[in-house]
Amino acid sequence: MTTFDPARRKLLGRALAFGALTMLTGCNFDDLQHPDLADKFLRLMSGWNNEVQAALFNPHTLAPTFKASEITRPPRFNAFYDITRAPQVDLAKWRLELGGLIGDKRAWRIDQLRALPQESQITRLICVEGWRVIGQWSGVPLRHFLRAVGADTRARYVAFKCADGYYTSIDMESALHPQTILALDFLGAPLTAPFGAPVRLRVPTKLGFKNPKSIMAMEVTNRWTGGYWEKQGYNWFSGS
Ligand SMILES: Nc1nc2c(c(=O)[nH]1)N[C@H]1C(S)=C(S)[C@@H](COP(=O)(O)O)O[C@H]1N2
Ligand SMILES: [Mo]
Repeated sequence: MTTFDPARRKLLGRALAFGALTMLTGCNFDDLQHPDLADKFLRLMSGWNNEVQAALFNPHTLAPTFKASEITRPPRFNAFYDITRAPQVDLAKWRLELGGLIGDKRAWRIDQLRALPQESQITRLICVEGWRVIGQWSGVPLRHFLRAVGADTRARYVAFKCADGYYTSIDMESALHPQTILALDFLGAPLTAPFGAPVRLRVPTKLGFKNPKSIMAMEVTNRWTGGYWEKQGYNWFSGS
């Protein structure tokens, strides 16, 4: 966070105070006699947290970038299944399906995506499991793509569906962030199946699980669609 306006500062103050409160009250969560109540409380906090994070999130703040020498080798795979079960997408048949508040909903082939201007980034992917890797991804900035297809950028969310059944969604501000890209390449070569072929989202301002791999469909919407891990309690906004 580089800039703070007074409203943000006030919210941050409240967030910190609330954090302290939950630290005090949260220490006995494990042996609470009403786990469903604890669950409800956590959900409530998480919802409130989305609002606070969105307010604190400066759309112009950039995620850190790194030198080529800092790239993690080999990269680290993660998904809700083992690497051997990663989906194999047939490139010839693959299309990026578009839905929702988009002017031109024609599906995109991979060569059409490759014909758009590409940008490269060396950024960090942080997984909630407690590890981080630095990688080089290149592809089409999502904001350029959204403009190219005539998306309504006043909508609240951009939602993604993947070849393995995974799904997630992000707020429009993050979708329009200059570092948010539809990545096609990793280390200068097309993404491999486990790492999200043929297209994955790279949003370095968010945690790993907000970076869907092997995307099949994208929807611009005002409807809340949540996500795979979000449904299991992870915070939806998950800035990093
Ligand atoms: N399609 C799909 N995308 C996914 C996942 C998944 O299980 N399926 N896991 C997410 C999680 S939890 C992380 S940390 C990153 C891991 O990306 P990587 O394998 O490139 O490190 O992918 C995210 N995107
Ligand atoms: Mo993750």
